[in-house]
Amino acid sequence: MSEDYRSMWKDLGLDLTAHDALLAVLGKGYQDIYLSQKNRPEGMAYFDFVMSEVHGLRIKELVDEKQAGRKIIGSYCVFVPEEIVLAANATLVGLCSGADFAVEEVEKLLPRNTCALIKSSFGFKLGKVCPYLESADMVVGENTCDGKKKAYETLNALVKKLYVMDLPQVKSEQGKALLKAEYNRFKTEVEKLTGVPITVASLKQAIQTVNAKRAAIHRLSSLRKANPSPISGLDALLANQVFFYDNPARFTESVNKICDELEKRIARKQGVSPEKTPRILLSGCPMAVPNWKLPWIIETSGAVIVGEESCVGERGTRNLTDNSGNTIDDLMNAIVDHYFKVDCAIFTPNPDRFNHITEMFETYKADGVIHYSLQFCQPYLMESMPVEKALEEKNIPTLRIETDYSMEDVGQLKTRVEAFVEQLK
Ligand code: BJ8
Repeated sequence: MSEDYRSMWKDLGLDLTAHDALLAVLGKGYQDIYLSQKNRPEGMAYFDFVMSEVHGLRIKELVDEKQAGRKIIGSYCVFVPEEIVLAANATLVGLCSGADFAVEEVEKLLPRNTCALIKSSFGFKLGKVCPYLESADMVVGENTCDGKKKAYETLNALVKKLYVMDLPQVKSEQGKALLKAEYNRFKTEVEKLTGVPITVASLKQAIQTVNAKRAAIHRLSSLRKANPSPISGLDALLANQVFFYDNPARFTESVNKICDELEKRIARKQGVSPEKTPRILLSGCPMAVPNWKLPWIIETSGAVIVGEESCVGERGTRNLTDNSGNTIDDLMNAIVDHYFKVDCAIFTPNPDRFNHITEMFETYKADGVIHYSLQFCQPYLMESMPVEKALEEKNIPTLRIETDYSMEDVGQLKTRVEAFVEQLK
């Protein structure tokens, strides 16, 4: 890492020693899990580069943007509309974290039985190791699960500016009205932060930019219907993870380039693994960088992941936003319509998610579903039981996994996953 980066990190307020330790672990994990894979598409070199520079070049870009007067907004959830942020000439970055850090410090503020994703977000803040969080001019928390909702009350004292967005829990007309009111309130707040009023033209352009990004990642997903799959689940997950960090236009271009390459691979019947490899649909909680544990276990147990029914996956990207409206209100309604379709387990009841899992199982020609919940995540753990039941009624083999970010259960998980994959053969 260049000296420039070190002084940049220092200026952002990072703890350099702790940050060095984090980067060392991240680098080693990436080497062992990603770079050791065989048969990767050449286009993944872009994502390898992004990951090697995830705390370097990308942060430098954000710092440069800030110096040019642009604001950075951090988010923990796909419900925070990037369209509104871009339309006010700001940048949205994902802040969810996928590794344990400063656990002892975290447990002084949060109960031990809090999900690893929330604890990790706090750990990255308390350990001063996340340059995205430290670059953010405003952090958006959303009232989704109880864990996040209550944790934001505590986070409020730790970050410069926390903005809390309320979200509906029921897909009713009242729920939709709440979402619309909250998106309008958010729009006003973002305009206030940036000093840039959102116009019909800027909102249309922003919708187009985000749609292009979603369409590209969706194109990548569609190519995984091929048998043999032209790309590993780990690599596809990485692209889905980078979706939340990268410059949108560059991301879109890079994903489309990989898709061009994958199309050629498919034409040659070139896969990452042989045609008969059992195909897995992964469903459940989102997986933030560097949470690659379960996909790595699955793909080193003789299976290939062909789809992610998750917010770091298809849940947030399967639909595009209509940008044909000609007033701010029309476009805001279209944004509300788009996000109201997101079938997060915080909604009750949540039948769309059940349908989507089955639909994805069929579309991606999967052989089985692995449902992944983080320990202590009530919404997804609760939903995993009826999901399993519904899938089994359709004779879809299902394995329910509950885990966290630690490596302690790797052996035990591997045994269970291997037995499941064996059954699929
Ligand atoms: S729209 S899935 S990104 S809330 S794992 S913190 S649910 S206890 S992440 Fe999510 Fe938005 Fe929903 Fe998607 Fe709570 Fe569960 Fe922890 Fe979770």
